[in-house]
Amino acid sequence: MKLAATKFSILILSFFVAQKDFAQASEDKYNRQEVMISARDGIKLHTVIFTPKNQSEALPFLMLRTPYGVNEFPSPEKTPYVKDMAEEGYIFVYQDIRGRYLSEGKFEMQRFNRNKKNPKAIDESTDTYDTFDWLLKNIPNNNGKAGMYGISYAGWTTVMGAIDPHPALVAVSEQATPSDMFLGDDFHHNGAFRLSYGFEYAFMEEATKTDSLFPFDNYDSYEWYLKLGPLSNVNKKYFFGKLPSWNDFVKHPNYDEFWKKQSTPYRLDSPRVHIMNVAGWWDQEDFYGPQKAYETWEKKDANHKNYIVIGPWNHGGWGRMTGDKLGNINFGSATSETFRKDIQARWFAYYLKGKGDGNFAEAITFQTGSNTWKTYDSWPPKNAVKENLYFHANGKLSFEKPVSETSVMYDSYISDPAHPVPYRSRPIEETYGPGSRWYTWLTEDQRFVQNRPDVLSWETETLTDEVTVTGKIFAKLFAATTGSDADWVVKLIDVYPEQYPEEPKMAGYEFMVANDVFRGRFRKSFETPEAITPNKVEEYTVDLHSLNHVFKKGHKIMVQVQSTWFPIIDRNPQKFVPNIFEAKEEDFQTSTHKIYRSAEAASHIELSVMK
Ligand code: PG9
Repeated sequence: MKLAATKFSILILSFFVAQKDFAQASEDKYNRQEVMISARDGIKLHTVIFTPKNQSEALPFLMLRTPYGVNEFPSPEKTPYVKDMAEEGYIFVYQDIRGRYLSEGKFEMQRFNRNKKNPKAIDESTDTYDTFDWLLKNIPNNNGKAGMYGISYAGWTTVMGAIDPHPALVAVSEQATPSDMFLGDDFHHNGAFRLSYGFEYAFMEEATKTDSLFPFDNYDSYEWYLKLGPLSNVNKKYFFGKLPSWNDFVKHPNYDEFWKKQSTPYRLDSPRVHIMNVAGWWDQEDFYGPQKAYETWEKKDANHKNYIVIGPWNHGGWGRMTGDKLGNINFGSATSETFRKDIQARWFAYYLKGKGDGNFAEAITFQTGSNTWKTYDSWPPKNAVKENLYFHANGKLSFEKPVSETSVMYDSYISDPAHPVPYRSRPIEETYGPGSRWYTWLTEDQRFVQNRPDVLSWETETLTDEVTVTGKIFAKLFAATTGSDADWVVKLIDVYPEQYPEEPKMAGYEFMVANDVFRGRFRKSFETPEAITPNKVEEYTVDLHSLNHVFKKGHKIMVQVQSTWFPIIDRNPQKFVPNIFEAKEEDFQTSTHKIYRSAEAASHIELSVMK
């Protein structure tokens, strides 16, 4: 199959930018060597090592382990992601994880932790340990210290290296690690399956040993996924039971031991090394993960080793771009460059080379709207005040709780799985395909769906004062459906003024600052789904995660609710079936959904407001 681009070429090469000639150039500042390092079970792991050409002092190792192929990584000083650190001087190590690209062995998606009673057992943690052991003994002029870093899958391998660390490993930066693939990261959100991502990623990683794009015959994958019909057609027509991750999706439709054991919190103990967790506010893949990892480690962080940084970035944007803009949104300064130079490089220089004052704030987060960096001594900050924004009649949203009953106490819409709301404007290019707008979809102007009859909106008056939201946000929906299952998608939106002379094309822009989906069957338990009683008003809590954003004077705050978000989320049949992966064509039904806004059933958004 001809590949236009792969996850590797898009994600990794954009960090490691030199695009043309990967052979070592004589002007490179680092020497390159390629070795196969034996893990304890004899499997050999393909590893590329860069050491400075004019090394005058013993240096620490900095390692990145990835499933996306390391052979073409150029010399570190040529790569934006690590350039600042390359100038400082480290021994850079890049490794193909077990079973991927040039490493031997069998790949397993987010391999489970080994059984420690079996001394021969392996996992990503032992592969990391064995690699450091080899490096310390075989690469001369090292200072006996090591760090790890990486984004997403490589963020997760960093976490795996840190949970059972080699004694030389002293500092890590996990960046956008997934933490829970059922609750909040790549494959599901709150039990709702991330269809396009799950399908395309399983194929990309498991169809062959190197990355491969699924050969769609529609450029607009919205069309393709709709024609696919029920999810049972995936194995019937395309995967034939051959992709382990897809089979796991089908086999584990609920939050069972499989997902729990795979989750990062299940695997984490107290922080054993210094950890900097990094997240992006508009990370289209793993926004939940790094925040959950931070939160989990923080509970046991008696020795103050755990830190968090959150910036205005998409997935890995801090490693790749200048960070002054994402999609149409301006942040006023080069936030990614600031991260790489003033945060990431300082962090590793202190812990691995003893340079600098070691003065790092517990939490550094970029506040959007005001476009300023802020530091906090806890995250989320404890001094935010909970305030509720209530839904009212006539599409109004306000901090006043509804009091009197009107004759109609709800707003309603018809949700039709045969005509799902697109999650981004069409054509929806293949996720990692040519020209894909996947990377910025979360910042897209939400006016593209606002007038659909199956998308409801509520909006405040024009704000006369700014509203600063810093910390956790939840949506509390009181909702009913004529069906027996339903998805609830909630979007919190900053609406720009209709007159916006400083940037006229942003006038009226509907900028989504928080969002998520909740699959109704899991309202009582993610382990044991339950059918919804038709027409019964029930309460749904949708975690919208955290935010640090100023809704400015002159703007409005909007909330949109809808029940399809296709094809990033699969279509809920809206009729309860035990396993949606086995739903039949005839199970999919149109339902009428009602969102209540009465005194007793006052749907609202719970904000953390800074006074
Ligand atoms: N979001 C990707 C991923 C990480 C881990 C498991 C599955 C997918 C990534 O960017 O690596």
